Amino acid sequence: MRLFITALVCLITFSVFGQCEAYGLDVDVVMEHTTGDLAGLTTYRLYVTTPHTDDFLSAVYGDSDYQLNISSSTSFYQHFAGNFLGSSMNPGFYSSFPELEYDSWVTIGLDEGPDAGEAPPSLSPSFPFAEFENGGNLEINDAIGGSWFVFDAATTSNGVSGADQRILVAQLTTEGTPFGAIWVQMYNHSDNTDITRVELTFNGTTGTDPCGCTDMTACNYDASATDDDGSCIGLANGACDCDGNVLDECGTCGGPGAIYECGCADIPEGECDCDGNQLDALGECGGDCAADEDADEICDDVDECVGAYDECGVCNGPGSVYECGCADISEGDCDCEGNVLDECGTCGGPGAIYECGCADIPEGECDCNTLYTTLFIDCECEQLDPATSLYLKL
Ligand SMILES: [Ca+2]
Ligand SMILES: [Ca+2]
Repeated sequence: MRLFITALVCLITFSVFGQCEAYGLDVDVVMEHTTGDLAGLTTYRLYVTTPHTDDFLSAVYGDSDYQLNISSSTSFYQHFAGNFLGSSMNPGFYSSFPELEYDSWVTIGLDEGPDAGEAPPSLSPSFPFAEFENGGNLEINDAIGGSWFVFDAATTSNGVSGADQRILVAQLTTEGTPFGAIWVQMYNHSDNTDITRVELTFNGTTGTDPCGCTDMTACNYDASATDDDGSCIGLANGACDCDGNVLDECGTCGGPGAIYECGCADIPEGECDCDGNQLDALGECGGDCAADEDADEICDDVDECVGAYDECGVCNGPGSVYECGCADISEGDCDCEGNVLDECGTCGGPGAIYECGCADIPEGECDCNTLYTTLFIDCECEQLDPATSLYLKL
């Protein structure tokens, strides 16, 4: 009983939330031909998909405002015994003409003549099928327009979607890629007062699938979907992304945790530890030295000499550029050795220690009194009479 209820709940959930109220277009590959005349060609069938089992395709159409084209990048295969409408095909001839089965045509739900309760589509007046039947594209984009259509859902079961919720609209055989766009007029639930008209496009095997998850935050968001079908899947319990990852201790979704130098991060650029400190001028992390311009590893605010001592020991001095190298001659000295002038005027001299004070008796003289000697004293230092000696001497 419980199982049954569970199944019922699932069924209700599906029918309530799993519904997409939009029409689409399927492209099926019917046959990839590898042999015979059709080798290399592929046969496709196009189906309008419907949201309900009782929707009714009443017309496929185009005009200058609602342009229809069923095109191929090459050309369409058209059998000489084929037809424009699938409802005009006769399978009785397929055994005689195997390729006839793959003729290209359009239809509403029929790939052969109608049975009881079915009706073939009608063509609007002057329908332009000739180019298509000659292998070209089917293009309806003029003011006159054109359509293939059926009237009454009650008598045209081939226009009703049925259990598979789709209705055949074309068979196309081509070597190239089929592509295009058709406009369809649908009676929702076969109600001819509740009409939906919509453009359906296709390119190769990609048709129009308007149904999907339209919630951009969901894990299965479908950007091409225009109609939410209730399929959206959110994050798993506790997960932080659609891959099931969780937040690590650093708050990173799917992150490796606190494995970095500072736990959740490395030391920031420009800092030297995890506390926000920086290297000071001496290279000490968190130190307070602002400058060490002379790079002597003594912080300049306590550095007795910011710069260099010269040979005289002077900080940033000019060097030994003075009379005595690092200094001029001291006041009162007469040389760099600390000597002074003696009483004889000799720098560093011994003073008046000679016979005549500052000198000995000159050579050739006999005493220190030179003038007197010359004039009044002979060489024996005898005192002469100054009144006569001059003459005597001369
Ligand atoms: Ca045909
Ligand atoms: Ca310094």
